[in-house]
Amino acid sequence: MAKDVLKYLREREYISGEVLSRKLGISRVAVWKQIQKLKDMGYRIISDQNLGYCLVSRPDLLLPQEIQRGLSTTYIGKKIFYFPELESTNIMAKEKALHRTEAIDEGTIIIAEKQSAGKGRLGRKWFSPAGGIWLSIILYPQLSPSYISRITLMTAVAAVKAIKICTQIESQIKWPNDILINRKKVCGILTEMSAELDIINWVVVGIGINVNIDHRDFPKDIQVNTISLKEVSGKEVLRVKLVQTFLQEFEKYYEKLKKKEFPSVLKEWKLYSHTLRRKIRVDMGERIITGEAVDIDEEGALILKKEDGELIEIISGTII
Ligand code: BT5
Repeated sequence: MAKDVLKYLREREYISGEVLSRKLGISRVAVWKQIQKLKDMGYRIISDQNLGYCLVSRPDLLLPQEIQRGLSTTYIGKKIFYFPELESTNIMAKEKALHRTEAIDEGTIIIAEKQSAGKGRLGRKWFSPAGGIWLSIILYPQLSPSYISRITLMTAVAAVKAIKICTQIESQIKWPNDILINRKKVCGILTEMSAELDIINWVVVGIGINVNIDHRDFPKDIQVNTISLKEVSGKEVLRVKLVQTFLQEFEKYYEKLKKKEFPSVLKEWKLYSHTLRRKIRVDMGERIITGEAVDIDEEGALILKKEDGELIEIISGTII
Protein backbone atom coordinates (compact mmCIF):
# COMPACT_ATOMS: atom_id res chain seq x y z
CA MET A 1 0.00 0.00 0.00
CA ALA A 2 2.85 2.43 0.86
CA LYS A 3 4.13 1.73 -2.65
CA ASP A 4 0.78 2.87 -4.14
CA VAL A 5 0.75 6.03 -2.04
CA LEU A 6 4.27 6.73 -3.28
CA LYS A 7 3.15 6.31 -6.87
CA TYR A 8 0.52 9.05 -6.49
CA LEU A 9 2.90 11.33 -4.56
CA ARG A 10 5.32 11.09 -7.46
CA GLU A 11 2.68 11.99 -10.02
CA ARG A 12 2.00 15.51 -8.79
CA GLU A 13 3.38 18.17 -6.50
CA TYR A 14 0.62 18.04 -3.89
CA ILE A 15 -2.10 15.49 -3.35
CA SER A 16 -4.70 15.70 -0.61
CA GLY A 17 -5.40 12.96 1.89
CA GLU A 18 -8.97 12.92 0.64
CA VAL A 19 -8.00 12.26 -2.98
CA LEU A 20 -5.53 9.59 -1.89
CA SER A 21 -8.11 7.85 0.26
CA ARG A 22 -10.59 7.89 -2.64
CA LYS A 23 -8.07 6.61 -5.20
CA LEU A 24 -6.85 3.82 -2.93
CA GLY A 25 -10.17 2.96 -1.36
CA ILE A 26 -8.87 3.34 2.20
CA SER A 27 -9.66 5.72 5.07
CA ARG A 28 -7.79 8.98 5.57
CA VAL A 29 -6.32 7.57 8.78
CA ALA A 30 -5.00 4.63 6.77
CA VAL A 31 -3.48 7.08 4.27
CA TRP A 32 -1.82 8.95 7.13
CA LYS A 33 -0.38 5.66 8.43
CA GLN A 34 1.11 4.86 5.02
CA ILE A 35 2.64 8.35 4.88
CA GLN A 36 4.26 7.73 8.28
CA LYS A 37 5.59 4.41 6.97
CA LEU A 38 7.19 6.15 3.99
CA LYS A 39 8.70 8.78 6.29
CA ASP A 40 10.18 6.00 8.43
CA MET A 41 11.81 4.59 5.28
CA GLY A 42 13.50 7.95 4.74
CA TYR A 43 11.14 9.68 2.27
CA ARG A 44 10.73 13.38 3.13
CA ILE A 45 7.06 14.27 2.84
CA ILE A 46 5.62 17.59 3.93
CA SER A 47 1.94 18.26 4.51
CA ASP A 48 -0.04 21.42 3.95
CA GLN A 49 -3.46 21.84 5.53
CA ASN A 50 -5.03 23.04 2.29
CA LEU A 51 -2.97 21.33 -0.42
CA GLY A 52 -2.23 17.95 1.13
CA TYR A 53 0.94 15.89 0.95
CA CYS A 54 4.06 16.66 -1.08
CA LEU A 55 7.07 14.37 -1.68
CA VAL A 56 10.19 16.51 -1.19
CA SER A 57 12.97 13.95 -1.46
CA ARG A 58 13.56 10.25 -1.51
CA PRO A 59 16.14 8.52 0.65
CA ASP A 60 19.53 7.59 -0.73
CA LEU A 61 18.76 3.94 -0.14
CA LEU A 62 18.68 0.96 -2.49
CA LEU A 63 15.01 0.28 -1.81
CA PRO A 64 13.35 -2.24 -4.16
CA GLN A 65 10.72 0.28 -5.33
CA GLU A 66 13.47 2.74 -6.25
CA ILE A 67 15.52 0.15 -8.16
CA GLN A 68 12.54 -1.35 -9.96
CA ARG A 69 11.20 2.03 -11.07
CA GLY A 70 12.58 2.38 -14.58
CA LEU A 71 14.47 -0.95 -14.53
CA SER A 72 14.27 -2.32 -18.06
CA THR A 73 15.27 -5.94 -17.45
CA THR A 74 13.04 -8.92 -18.18
CA TYR A 75 13.90 -11.07 -15.18
CA ILE A 76 17.02 -9.82 -13.40
CA GLY A 77 15.93 -7.82 -10.34
CA LYS A 78 12.22 -8.45 -10.80
CA LYS A 79 12.22 -9.79 -7.24
CA ILE A 80 14.37 -8.00 -4.67
CA PHE A 81 14.98 -8.83 -1.01
CA TYR A 82 16.24 -5.69 0.69
CA PHE A 83 18.03 -5.43 4.05
CA PRO A 84 19.39 -2.37 5.86
CA GLU A 85 22.07 -4.69 7.23
CA LEU A 86 22.95 -8.31 6.61
CA GLU A 87 25.79 -10.67 7.39
CA SER A 88 26.41 -11.38 3.70
CA THR A 89 24.12 -11.16 0.68
CA ASN A 90 25.84 -14.24 -0.79
CA ILE A 91 25.06 -16.30 2.32
CA MET A 92 21.41 -15.22 2.22
CA ALA A 93 21.17 -15.84 -1.54
CA LYS A 94 22.66 -19.32 -1.17
CA GLU A 95 20.17 -20.18 1.58
CA LYS A 96 17.29 -19.04 -0.62
CA ALA A 97 18.59 -20.91 -3.66
CA LEU A 98 19.22 -24.05 -1.64
CA HIS A 99 15.95 -24.33 0.26
CA ARG A 100 13.65 -22.65 -2.22
CA THR A 101 11.02 -22.21 0.52
CA GLU A 102 9.56 -19.29 -1.41
CA ALA A 103 9.32 -19.07 -5.16
CA ILE A 104 12.84 -17.91 -5.86
CA ASP A 105 12.89 -17.13 -9.56
CA GLU A 106 15.97 -16.77 -11.68
CA GLY A 107 17.27 -13.21 -11.35
CA THR A 108 16.11 -12.73 -7.75
CA ILE A 109 18.34 -10.28 -5.92
CA ILE A 110 19.47 -9.89 -2.34
CA ILE A 111 20.73 -6.40 -1.55
CA ALA A 112 21.98 -4.82 1.67
CA GLU A 113 23.02 -1.32 2.67
CA LYS A 114 25.77 -2.79 4.86
CA GLN A 115 27.25 -6.24 5.44
CA SER A 116 28.60 -7.26 8.82
CA ALA A 117 30.53 -10.26 7.44
CA GLY A 118 30.94 -9.64 3.69
CA LYS A 119 32.77 -12.48 1.97
CA GLY A 120 35.64 -12.49 -0.47
CA ARG A 121 37.06 -15.59 -2.12
CA LEU A 122 38.79 -18.36 -0.16
CA GLY A 123 37.42 -17.20 3.18
CA ARG A 124 38.72 -13.65 2.77
CA LYS A 125 36.76 -10.73 4.20
CA TRP A 126 34.97 -8.08 2.17
CA PHE A 127 34.65 -4.68 3.83
CA SER A 128 31.09 -3.44 3.24
CA PRO A 129 30.08 -0.21 5.00
CA ALA A 130 27.09 1.99 4.15
CA GLY A 131 27.50 3.82 0.83
CA GLY A 132 28.51 0.86 -1.33
CA ILE A 133 26.58 -1.56 -3.49
CA TRP A 134 26.51 -5.06 -2.05
CA LEU A 135 24.23 -7.43 -3.91
CA SER A 136 23.84 -11.04 -5.00
CA ILE A 137 21.95 -12.47 -7.95
CA ILE A 138 20.45 -15.98 -7.96
CA LEU A 139 20.67 -17.85 -11.28
CA TYR A 140 19.71 -21.29 -12.54
CA PRO A 141 21.65 -21.57 -15.79
CA GLN A 142 21.21 -24.75 -17.79
CA LEU A 143 24.91 -24.92 -18.44
CA SER A 144 27.73 -27.21 -17.46
CA PRO A 145 29.64 -26.38 -14.25
CA SER A 146 32.67 -25.46 -16.38
CA TYR A 147 30.80 -22.24 -17.20
CA ILE A 148 31.38 -20.82 -13.73
CA SER A 149 34.54 -18.88 -14.74
CA ARG A 150 32.73 -17.46 -17.74
CA ILE A 151 29.95 -16.18 -15.47
CA THR A 152 32.50 -14.31 -13.35
CA LEU A 153 34.15 -12.83 -16.43
CA MET A 154 30.86 -11.68 -17.97
CA THR A 155 29.85 -10.11 -14.64
CA ALA A 156 33.09 -8.12 -14.67
CA VAL A 157 32.34 -6.85 -18.19
CA ALA A 158 28.83 -5.82 -17.10
CA ALA A 159 30.28 -3.97 -14.09
CA VAL A 160 32.89 -2.09 -16.15
CA LYS A 161 30.20 -1.08 -18.65
CA ALA A 162 27.79 0.08 -15.92
CA ILE A 163 30.49 2.13 -14.18
CA LYS A 164 31.38 3.77 -17.50
CA ILE A 165 27.75 4.53 -18.40
CA CYS A 166 26.92 6.06 -15.01
CA THR A 167 30.14 7.89 -14.16
CA GLN A 168 32.19 8.10 -17.39
CA ILE A 169 35.00 6.46 -15.41
CA GLU A 170 37.14 3.89 -17.22
CA SER A 171 38.01 0.84 -15.16
CA GLN A 172 39.99 -2.32 -15.87
CA ILE A 173 39.53 -5.98 -15.05
CA LYS A 174 42.16 -7.90 -13.18
CA TRP A 175 41.64 -11.59 -13.80
CA PRO A 176 39.46 -13.15 -12.63
CA ASN A 177 37.25 -11.03 -10.40
CA ASP A 178 38.64 -7.58 -9.58
CA ILE A 179 37.74 -4.25 -11.14
CA LEU A 180 40.45 -1.64 -10.78
CA ILE A 181 40.74 2.10 -11.23
CA ASN A 182 44.27 3.53 -11.18
CA ARG A 183 45.46 0.03 -10.19
CA LYS A 184 43.30 0.09 -7.05
CA LYS A 185 40.36 -2.19 -6.35
CA VAL A 186 36.92 -0.62 -6.68
CA CYS A 187 34.85 -3.78 -7.11
CA GLY A 188 35.04 -7.50 -6.41
CA ILE A 189 32.96 -10.43 -7.62
CA LEU A 190 32.29 -13.68 -5.78
CA THR A 191 30.64 -16.43 -7.82
CA GLU A 192 29.48 -19.52 -5.96
CA MET A 193 27.56 -22.53 -7.21
CA SER A 194 26.08 -25.90 -6.45
CA ALA A 195 26.44 -28.44 -9.23
CA GLU A 196 26.12 -32.11 -10.12
CA LEU A 197 28.60 -33.79 -12.40
CA ASP A 198 27.43 -32.08 -15.58
CA ILE A 199 24.70 -29.63 -14.59
CA ILE A 200 24.53 -26.54 -12.42
CA ASN A 201 21.83 -26.51 -9.70
CA TRP A 202 22.22 -22.83 -8.89
CA VAL A 203 24.71 -20.00 -9.09
CA VAL A 204 24.98 -16.98 -6.83
CA VAL A 205 26.87 -14.01 -8.25
CA GLY A 206 27.86 -11.55 -5.54
CA ILE A 207 29.20 -8.15 -6.43
CA GLY A 208 30.56 -5.41 -4.23
CA ILE A 209 31.21 -1.90 -5.57
CA ASN A 210 32.81 0.87 -3.52
CA VAL A 211 30.59 3.79 -4.46
CA ASN A 212 30.17 6.61 -1.94
CA ILE A 213 32.81 5.54 0.55
CA ASP A 214 35.53 7.79 1.94
CA HIS A 215 39.03 6.44 1.80
CA ARG A 216 39.74 6.99 5.47
CA ASP A 217 36.83 4.68 6.27
CA PHE A 218 38.59 1.65 4.73
CA PRO A 219 40.53 -0.52 7.17
CA LYS A 220 44.19 0.59 7.33
CA ASP A 221 45.60 -2.64 5.86
CA ILE A 222 43.66 -2.31 2.59
CA GLN A 223 43.67 1.49 2.23
CA VAL A 224 46.55 1.65 -0.26
CA ASN A 225 44.97 -0.84 -2.63
CA THR A 226 41.36 0.35 -2.59
CA ILE A 227 39.41 3.17 -4.15
CA SER A 228 35.79 4.31 -4.43
CA LEU A 229 33.86 5.84 -7.32
CA LYS A 230 33.17 8.95 -5.25
CA GLU A 231 36.90 9.48 -4.76
CA VAL A 232 37.59 9.23 -8.47
CA SER A 233 34.68 11.36 -9.67
CA GLY A 234 34.96 13.89 -6.86
CA LYS A 235 31.25 13.69 -6.14
CA GLU A 236 28.60 11.29 -4.89
CA VAL A 237 27.39 8.75 -7.43
CA LEU A 238 23.70 7.85 -7.72
CA ARG A 239 23.69 4.31 -6.42
CA VAL A 240 20.17 3.44 -7.59
CA LYS A 241 21.07 4.38 -11.16
CA LEU A 242 24.27 2.34 -10.97
CA VAL A 243 22.42 -0.73 -9.67
CA GLN A 244 19.81 -0.43 -12.43
CA THR A 245 22.46 -0.04 -15.13
CA PHE A 246 24.49 -2.94 -13.79
CA LEU A 247 21.43 -5.22 -13.72
CA GLN A 248 20.53 -4.26 -17.28
CA GLU A 249 24.07 -4.89 -18.52
CA PHE A 250 24.22 -8.12 -16.52
CA GLU A 251 21.06 -9.47 -18.14
CA LYS A 252 22.35 -8.55 -21.59
CA TYR A 253 25.65 -10.40 -21.13
CA TYR A 254 24.09 -13.34 -19.29
CA GLU A 255 21.74 -13.83 -22.23
CA LYS A 256 24.77 -13.93 -24.56
CA LEU A 257 26.38 -16.52 -22.35
CA LYS A 258 23.26 -18.70 -22.39
CA LYS A 259 23.18 -18.46 -26.18
CA LYS A 260 26.76 -19.71 -26.23
CA GLU A 261 28.05 -16.34 -27.43
CA PHE A 262 30.83 -16.15 -24.88
CA PRO A 263 33.54 -15.40 -27.50
CA SER A 264 32.01 -11.97 -28.13
CA VAL A 265 31.91 -11.29 -24.36
CA LEU A 266 35.52 -12.41 -24.05
CA LYS A 267 36.49 -10.02 -26.80
CA GLU A 268 35.12 -7.14 -24.71
CA TRP A 269 36.72 -8.52 -21.57
CA LYS A 270 40.10 -8.38 -23.31
CA LEU A 271 39.54 -4.73 -24.21
CA TYR A 272 39.17 -3.90 -20.51
CA SER A 273 41.86 -6.25 -19.28
CA HIS A 274 44.46 -5.04 -16.82
CA THR A 275 46.09 -8.47 -16.79
CA LEU A 276 47.00 -9.43 -20.34
CA ARG A 277 50.53 -8.82 -21.61
CA ARG A 278 51.78 -8.23 -18.06
CA LYS A 279 54.36 -10.19 -16.14
CA ILE A 280 52.53 -11.52 -13.11
CA ARG A 281 52.72 -13.87 -10.16
CA VAL A 282 49.75 -16.12 -9.49
CA ASP A 283 49.04 -17.67 -6.11
CA MET A 284 47.42 -21.02 -6.82
CA GLY A 285 47.15 -22.09 -3.21
CA GLU A 286 49.72 -24.84 -3.17
CA ARG A 287 52.26 -22.91 -5.29
CA ILE A 288 53.07 -19.55 -6.87
CA ILE A 289 53.78 -19.33 -10.59
CA THR A 290 55.45 -16.44 -12.42
CA GLY A 291 55.07 -15.67 -16.09
CA GLU A 292 53.49 -13.48 -18.71
CA ALA A 293 49.69 -13.42 -18.99
CA VAL A 294 49.31 -14.14 -22.69
CA ASP A 295 45.64 -14.99 -23.11
CA ILE A 296 42.28 -15.96 -21.64
CA ASP A 297 40.90 -19.08 -23.28
CA GLU A 298 37.35 -19.89 -24.41
CA GLU A 299 36.50 -21.22 -20.95
CA GLY A 300 37.75 -18.15 -19.10
CA ALA A 301 41.03 -19.69 -17.91
CA LEU A 302 44.19 -17.60 -17.78
CA ILE A 303 47.04 -18.73 -20.04
CA LEU A 304 50.41 -18.01 -18.49
CA LYS A 305 53.70 -18.29 -20.35
CA LYS A 306 56.44 -19.30 -17.97
CA GLU A 307 60.00 -18.05 -18.38
CA ASP A 308 61.00 -21.36 -19.98
CA GLY A 309 58.27 -20.87 -22.59
CA GLU A 310 55.87 -23.46 -21.20
CA LEU A 311 52.20 -22.46 -21.40
CA ILE A 312 50.05 -23.10 -18.33
CA GLU A 313 46.28 -22.94 -18.08
CA ILE A 314 45.07 -21.50 -14.75
CA ILE A 315 41.42 -21.99 -13.91
CA SER A 316 41.47 -20.37 -10.50
CA GLY A 317 44.03 -18.35 -8.58
CA THR A 318 44.89 -14.91 -7.24
CA ILE A 319 47.26 -12.52 -8.96
CA ILE A 320 49.66 -11.05 -6.42
C1 BT5 B 1 36.46 -10.53 -3.89
O1 BT5 B 1 37.19 -11.45 -3.23
O2 BT5 B 1 36.90 -9.56 -4.46
C2 BT5 B 1 34.96 -10.79 -3.89
C3 BT5 B 1 34.19 -9.72 -3.20
C4 BT5 B 1 32.70 -9.95 -3.31
C5 BT5 B 1 31.92 -9.04 -2.42
C6 BT5 B 1 30.44 -9.16 -2.65
S1 BT5 B 1 29.54 -7.95 -1.80
C7 BT5 B 1 28.06 -8.75 -2.12
C8 BT5 B 1 28.33 -10.24 -1.99
N1 BT5 B 1 28.13 -10.68 -0.63
C9 BT5 B 1 29.27 -11.09 -0.06
O3 BT5 B 1 29.38 -11.50 1.11
N2 BT5 B 1 30.27 -10.98 -0.96
C10 BT5 B 1 29.81 -10.49 -2.23
P1 BT5 B 1 38.78 -11.54 -3.22
O4 BT5 B 1 39.30 -11.53 -4.62
O5 BT5 B 1 39.08 -12.70 -2.36
O6 BT5 B 1 39.25 -10.20 -2.55
C11 BT5 B 1 39.16 -10.01 -1.16
C12 BT5 B 1 40.23 -9.01 -0.77
O7 BT5 B 1 39.88 -7.68 -1.26
C13 BT5 B 1 40.37 -8.82 0.75
O8 BT5 B 1 41.26 -9.79 1.28
C14 BT5 B 1 40.91 -7.41 0.88
O9 BT5 B 1 42.30 -7.39 0.65
C15 BT5 B 1 40.26 -6.69 -0.31
N3 BT5 B 1 39.05 -5.96 0.08
C16 BT5 B 1 38.18 -6.19 1.11
N4 BT5 B 1 37.17 -5.32 1.10
C17 BT5 B 1 37.38 -4.50 0.04
C18 BT5 B 1 36.68 -3.39 -0.50
N5 BT5 B 1 35.52 -2.94 -0.01
N6 BT5 B 1 37.21 -2.79 -1.60
C19 BT5 B 1 38.35 -3.22 -2.16
N7 BT5 B 1 39.07 -4.25 -1.69
C20 BT5 B 1 38.59 -4.90 -0.59
